Amino acid sequence: MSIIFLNLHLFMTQNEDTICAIITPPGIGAVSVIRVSGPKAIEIGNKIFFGKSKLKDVASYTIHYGSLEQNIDNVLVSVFRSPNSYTGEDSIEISYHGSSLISKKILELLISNQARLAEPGEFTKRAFLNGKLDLLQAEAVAEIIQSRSDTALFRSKKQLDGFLSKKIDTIKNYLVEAMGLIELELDFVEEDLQFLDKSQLVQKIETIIGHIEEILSTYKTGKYIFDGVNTVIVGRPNVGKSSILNRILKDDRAIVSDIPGTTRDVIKEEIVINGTLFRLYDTAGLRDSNDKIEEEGVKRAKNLISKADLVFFVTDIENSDDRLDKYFRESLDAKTIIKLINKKDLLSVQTLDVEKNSVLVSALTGDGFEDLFEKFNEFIETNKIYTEDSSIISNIRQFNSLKAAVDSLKNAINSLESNQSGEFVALDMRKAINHMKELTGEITSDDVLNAIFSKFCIGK
Ligand SMILES: Nc1nc2c(ncn2[C@@H]2O[C@H](COP(=O)(O)OP(=O)(O)O)[C@@H](O)[C@H]2O)c(=O)[nH]1
Ligand SMILES: [Mg+2]
Repeated sequence: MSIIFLNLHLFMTQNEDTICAIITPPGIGAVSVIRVSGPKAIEIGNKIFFGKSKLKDVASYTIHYGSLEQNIDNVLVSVFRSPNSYTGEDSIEISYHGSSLISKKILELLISNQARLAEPGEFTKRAFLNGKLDLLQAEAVAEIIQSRSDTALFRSKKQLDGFLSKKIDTIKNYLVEAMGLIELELDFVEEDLQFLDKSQLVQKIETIIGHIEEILSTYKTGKYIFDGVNTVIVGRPNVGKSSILNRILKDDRAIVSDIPGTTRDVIKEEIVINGTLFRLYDTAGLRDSNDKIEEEGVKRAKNLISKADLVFFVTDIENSDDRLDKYFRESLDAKTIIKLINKKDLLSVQTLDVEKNSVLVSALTGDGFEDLFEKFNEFIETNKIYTEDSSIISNIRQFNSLKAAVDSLKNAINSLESNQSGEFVALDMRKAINHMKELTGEITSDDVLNAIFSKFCIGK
């Protein structure tokens, strides 16, 4: 694995290919746009475009009307000169009548003039390599495109604006400062950390660990925001699970019947409540069954419970004391469990004792569903999905780098406390700094970059 130490000037002057791709959705539309980026972008544009002025002579940030070679279409060409473009390179953007045939012809024309098709994420990768974005911001670009809820969009925009990057930089600067103290010590003393106040240094490092752990603790929230909240509806057959799903969705999604064991496969739907994405799973009723297919359904239901963040355990008024731990013996500690007692409409006198975290509902009449939706809101609040704190990590790569930094810092403290040579302390501190640099992409490897940018779509 080769390590790239970013040297911005090196990349800016490197002789890269000139790349091109459609940057609007594929297919037919009023207008489509093709971007060309790289050292030859303007030269190629100059060759294939015929308008009032030659593209090679025009200023950056100007738009030009004209036609393309072979009279393919009448187009508008925007010109961006390095470094003031998305990629940081010379770029042009050609907008034309959005037809797949024209798209194909223009791309062919560009390729026959020495451009090549961009790989997925290659424009953004170049923006990163040219220092227009750091790695956290590049990841935010992908997240913005994939956002399916307001909260996800809001968060990824914050990350693109550099909120997380700034926080990481501040922590990294603390580390560099502490490292400076240790290095100073090493310069003067051969064996031991002598004149440096060791306990003060330990305290400094502990404070830094605290800051990093604070960010680490946002990982779960980040997962809720970007991947959605896994929500399963479970319970005995015929208590009304599918009816509840349908009413939550305000749609006849799942088949409802009075025959127990109707739902055998898992039914999966998504719903955005108060800006937060919930992934809902309706499952087969929990019971012992001789039916092979139903048995498999129950197995899947249990599997989903183990992965769930939020569990709606459904019973009906006749079995209101039913308990989830009767069916599912594994730990439920990390989950929010809400008991829904359904078929409230069948209750003649409303005297049923409702325990804490239980909601009495009727999927038939819709009674109690306001309280049920309130439970979704409580989940959003308890898990601070709406917190104003703008630095939230959103993926495992970010989590792992921060975790590795904490581990190195803890090792540094151990070395300090067991009076080991300053070299050891310095080594661990350096590792921690490097992990922070990995996070923002100051240090990175081809493998990491490929893993990140290959997830982008072509044209991004
Ligand atoms: N009276 C009444 N019947 C309901 C209610 N919810 C569901 N049912 C009925 O209970 C039966 C089972 O419902 P279903 O949603 O298929 O339950 P599931 O097996 O848990 O998915 C069906 O006949 C539904 O019409 C309710 O709130 N009140
Ligand atoms: Mg069902």
